[in-house]
This record gives sequence, C-alpha cells and structure tokens, in this order.
Amino acid sequence: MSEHLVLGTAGHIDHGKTWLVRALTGKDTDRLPEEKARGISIDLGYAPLELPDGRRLSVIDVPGHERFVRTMVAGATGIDLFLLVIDALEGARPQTLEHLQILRLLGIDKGVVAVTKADAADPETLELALAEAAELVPETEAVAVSAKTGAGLDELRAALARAAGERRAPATAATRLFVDRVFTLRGIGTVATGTLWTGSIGDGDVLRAEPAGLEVRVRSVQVHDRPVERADAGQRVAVSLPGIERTQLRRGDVLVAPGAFRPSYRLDVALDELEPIAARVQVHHGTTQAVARVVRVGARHAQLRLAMPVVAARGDRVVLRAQTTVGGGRVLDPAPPRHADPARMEQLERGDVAATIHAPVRVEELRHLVDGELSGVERAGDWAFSRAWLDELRAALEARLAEADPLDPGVPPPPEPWAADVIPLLGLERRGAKLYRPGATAELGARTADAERLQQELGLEPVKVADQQLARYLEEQGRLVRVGDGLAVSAAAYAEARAAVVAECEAAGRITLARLRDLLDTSRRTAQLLLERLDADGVTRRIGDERVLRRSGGRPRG
Ligand SMILES: Nc1nc2c(ncn2[C@@H]2O[C@H](COP(=O)(O)OP(=O)(O)OP(=O)(O)O)[C@@H](O)[C@H]2O)c(=O)[nH]1
Ligand SMILES: [Mg+2]
Repeated sequence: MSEHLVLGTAGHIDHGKTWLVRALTGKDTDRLPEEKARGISIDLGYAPLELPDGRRLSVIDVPGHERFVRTMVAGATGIDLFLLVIDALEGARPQTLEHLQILRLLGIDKGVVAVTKADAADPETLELALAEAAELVPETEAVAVSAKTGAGLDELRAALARAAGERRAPATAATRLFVDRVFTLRGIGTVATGTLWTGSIGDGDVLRAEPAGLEVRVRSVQVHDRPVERADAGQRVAVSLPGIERTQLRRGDVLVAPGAFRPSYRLDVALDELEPIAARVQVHHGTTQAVARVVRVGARHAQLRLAMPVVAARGDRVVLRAQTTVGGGRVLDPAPPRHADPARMEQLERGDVAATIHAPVRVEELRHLVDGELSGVERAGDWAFSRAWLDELRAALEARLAEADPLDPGVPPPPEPWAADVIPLLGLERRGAKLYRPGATAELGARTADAERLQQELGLEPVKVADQQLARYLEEQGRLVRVGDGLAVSAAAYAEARAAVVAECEAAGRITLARLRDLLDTSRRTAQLLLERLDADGVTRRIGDERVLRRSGGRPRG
C-alpha cells in the first residue's frame, strides 16, 4: 500500500498560501466567485501534489483571514504535515502565530516553512525573514520561494519530501472520515468529501453518518477524481451516497463504521492552556465545532460539556477558542461518565484503563479507551470489573445472607443487568427468585418456641398469626393451613373440613355454607373461611350460594 499524506497550509491573510499551492500543483484552489472578487480565500481548497520521490500529497489550502480561523482548524485537523507560509516582506503576523499554535495543539509537528514573495524582497529582508522563521519554528526547514517566478519551488518540494514521515493513524482502526464538503453531482447525487482519518472505505460499505445517526451506503469512492476500489487512511476521499439528500449532511459530520464510535456530549481532556481558559469556549474537533462548558478538574484536566455531540476517539486533539485560540486538549475519554473524577483522568492519562474500572462496565464500552486487549481486569460475559469490586459484592451479599430470615435464608440477586453474568462467579445457589448459600435450609432458629406456642392454639377456629413468615414456613411444613387474611387453622382441622365437604358433595352433589357450618358445628365465618380456602386449593368451585366439587378434585393437601 502506498503512503497517503495530507499537507495543510497555514499563515496570515494575503501572505501567498493560495498562490504557492497553485505554483506547486498547477491548481487554483480559490474557486468561489467571492474568493475571486475579493482576492482572499474563504473556504478550504484542495489540490494533489506530486513529490520528487513519487509520493502524492493531498494539499488542503486554508484561509488566513482572522474571521475564518475556524475554517482553518477544520482544514488542519486531519493533516499530516504543514506548510507555513510567511510573506518575506511582512514577516510573522497574528494569524501566522495563531495558526502555528493551532498546529501545535493538534499535535502536527512536521512541516516546512515557506518564506514567500522572495522576488519582491531585497536579500537583507529575506535573510531577516528566514532567521525569524527559524526562531519561530525551530527544527523545521525554512525555504525562500517565489510563487511568481518559481524560484525555490524545487527546494521546497525536496524539503516537503524530507518532512513527510510515516502516517500516524493505523489503517486497521475503525473507519472514521470527517466530512468537509457536501455537494450534488448531476446523475450521481450527493457526494461527501473528507480526509479518511482511520480505516478504509470501499464501494458498498455501510457506514453511519453521525451525529445524525443516518445509515449510509457508499456507492463509489474517488481519490483525486479517480475511482478506486478502496480508499485508505490518510487519503482525501470523495464518496457518493445514494438515497441521502445533500441537506442531510454537512461539514463537521462524520462517517464511521457502525458501532465503532459513539457520539458524546462530554469529553475528558488533558489541557494545554495557552491563555486562561474561560468557562465557556468553542471546541473544535475534526471538522466540527461546538460550544462547551469547561469543568476544570485539577490543574491540567477538564471535562468539556458540549452543546452538540461529537464523535471522538481517545488521543484526538481539540482546539479551544474564545475570541482567539486559548488552548487545546488531548482526549483521554471520548465518552466519560458525568462525574469528572481527577484520579480517573490521571489514570487514563497514564494509559492505565484497568485502574479506572471498578463496577462492571460493558467491554464494548471500553473499546474507545483500549487499543488492544484489555488486561488487568476481571471478565464475565460482556462485562469487565475489578477484583476488588467483586470481593466487595461478595462481602455485601454475605452480610445480607447472614442477616436473612432463617426461615428463608436467601436474598434477591442484584437487579443490575450484569447480575446474570457476574453472580455465577460467587458460588451461591440460585433457587427460584433468590440466592442462597450452597445447601442452606430453612430453620426455625429462635422461633422454635413461637412455633410451638402457635401450634398449641391452632384448631378449627382460625387464630391470628402475627408472624407471616413463620406461618408460611409452618404451612410448607404441613403444620398449619392459612385462611383469610393473616389467620390459620390446624392442618388436622382443615383436613377434617375438606373430608366433610367432599363427602357431602359426593352424596348431595353440592354444599352450602350453612350446611358446612352445621356439619362442623362452627360459626358461619369459620365455614366461610374454610370454603374460600377450599376454593383456592381447587377442591371446590362456587356456583351462586353453593359449592360443587371441581372435576379434578383439587390438589391433595397433606
Ligand atoms: N510578488 C509576489 N506576490 C505574490 C506572491 N505570492 C502571492 N503574491 C501576492 O499576494 C496576494 C495574496 O496571495 P494569496 O496566495 O491569495 O494569499 P493567501 O495567503 O492565500 O491569502 P488568504 O487565503 O486570503 O489568507 C496575491 O494576490 C499576489 O498579489 C509571490 O510569490 N510574489
Ligand atoms: Mg488563500
């Protein structure tokens, strides 16, 4: 695979960027009528540049006007190397410095300085301009050129070839392309262009346009006006997107591999502060920008709370601007929790993702923080969590089990979605809806005396049982039968009543409440409660004022 590099211009208004690009590439990137009329660049311009060693650079020409700095940031964001253009007669001016700051904040440290309009400067002025350039951007070659005469252009191309190193972004990472232009072509439809930051794009790929959340199918892919099967990271790409209206996409949107990135309203960043950073700034990221509130965390970190979601990845750079560029940030967590935690930021900055994990998080949601396999954490199913957290969970459940009612010594499992994956690690037994210690059985414990006293009281006349847990347990043991609301009769009395009802129904076909009262020689209320329980047990069925046997005969009761 050949290398793909993007070169971005930088420099003060009118210093000769566009002319120099035209002299290098033969292409005039000021194509808008307003640009022609005013003689300044307004929007980004694009041209391919062949280097002496055969490599092809994609050039992005940016405007220098101070009102278009945000356009410059959008253009500079995906580039690999810069071409800082300084007018030999004027020397460095405000946007020379601001663009340079922006390049530094974006982490773009490779490039060349072109001291241009050399034809118009006397040798001494030219020398001064070159010396100033060397001081301003040390360790970067400065070349005197003239777009007018062509002097120095070969030296400039050679210097660019030397400066162009390897591309930073691995081609294997998930596809992410920041859209910088959207237009309609007759017979083709909507076309979006941008720099492919990572991954690749080919005909037929299904991508997501974020933050709109649109699914798009790529129909054809072009690099420098030539169709290609697949475009790779670092290339300037044009894709046609059938079925998408031009108005559905705009500069700042991102085309990404589905599921690989999540739009986020928050970014945790390590700050690079050039000037005191206000509480409200413009955050420039990729080709987009959004207003954000800056929540400072310690001296060097902040959480940016954005008015619009961005699609960021760990390590991305952002530029922070108020009236001017005030600083930048390196993204530590592109989708952080709302609580801005200083310790967590320190850990992330060290690259210690495992240290940030305590309670279970979905492995899927850590992908944006980890390059390879996540190590140093416990795993269960889709979840990652710390050993310490698992020990705490075990201790908490043990404590609750120790306090559980001895009659039913279980506890409900945690309701969280990780429970199904994590609970099996704890060695507890799941019975019905609760967790128990292995082999744990129900025991009367301190209630033995209560149970015996209760049993003495029980007979045919229902008695109140205050301890419902105990009542349920004794019923399961076949030692009583609960009737009505919080009442109970002895198991023997219930069996007697049942036998009487069955016998009567078998003889007479049915039984009334009054008849059962007489048979048992009891009160109406007791007969009523017993019949209701027999109904509930499926022995009898009520028809009007009478009961008949259910065909099934009901469940036998001991
Ligand atoms: N003598 C001389 N003049 C130049 C040269 N290059 C540019 N110029 C002059 O400088 C003007 C501005 O050049 P541009 O290339 O448009 O400047 P720019 O940096 O692209 O300006 P913005 O995009 O608006 O920031 C041109 O209209 C020319 O008059 C050069 O090599 N020699
Ligand atoms: Mg220009």
